[in-house]
Amino acid sequence: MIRVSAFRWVPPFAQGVVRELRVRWALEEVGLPYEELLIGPEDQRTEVYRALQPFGQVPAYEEDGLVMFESGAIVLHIAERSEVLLPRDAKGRARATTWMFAALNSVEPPIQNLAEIDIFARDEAWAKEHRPAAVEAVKKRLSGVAAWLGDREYLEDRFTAGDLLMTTVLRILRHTDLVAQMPALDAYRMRCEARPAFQRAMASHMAPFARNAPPAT
Ligand SMILES: N[C@@H](CCC(=O)N[C@@H](CS)C(=O)NCC(=O)O)C(=O)O
Repeated sequence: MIRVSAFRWVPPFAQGVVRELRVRWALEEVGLPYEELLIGPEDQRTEVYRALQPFGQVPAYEEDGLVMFESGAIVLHIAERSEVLLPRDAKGRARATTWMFAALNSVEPPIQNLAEIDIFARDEAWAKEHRPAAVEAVKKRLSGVAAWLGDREYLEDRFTAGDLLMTTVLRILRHTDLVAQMPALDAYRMRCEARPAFQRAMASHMAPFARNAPPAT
């Protein structure tokens, strides 16, 4: 049975964007059952968990003796099993993987940078000074994606693992209106999120947080 690590609980700012959501979504798209390995901060530093994920992060993925980490690599591994996420023809497949890398390598870094400023350093002087440039860097990448999309429904002629990863990257900006400022891009995000597999993945992602919420103080 496939096993995916996830956090038992995270604060509300992280609920809905922890990167194991990508893996759950991919598994739901291709119809592969899986179980969860729910972990907490006390597990992240253990030798046992570091053998699965060298940085102590989420997600780790186990399948028949295979251990993987890095959400993009895991999604690609799953996508290779089904045409639902990766076209069978060589060109279509290469285009889809191009968008997977674009999402994680060109679009996610400035978005993650802005999220870290806003969530972890909001009151720091350096963050206030740097934020406008960080916003511009995000807008530059979002404009590139929006211009490419134009009137298209998806990044290519059909939904692929590239859209799956791009959507989860755009979601990291949900504490801002940067995606909403580009209506076609926002509509694209919502179109992808409307997929039943996303909805199922999100429900499974959120369930442990509800079960393990700390008592109100
Ligand atoms: N590049 C990694 C990033 C994984 C990552 O940043 N995971 C976060 C949750 S979204 C995490 O585990 N953070 C806790 C930590 O770094 O200690 C991937 O895509 O899998």
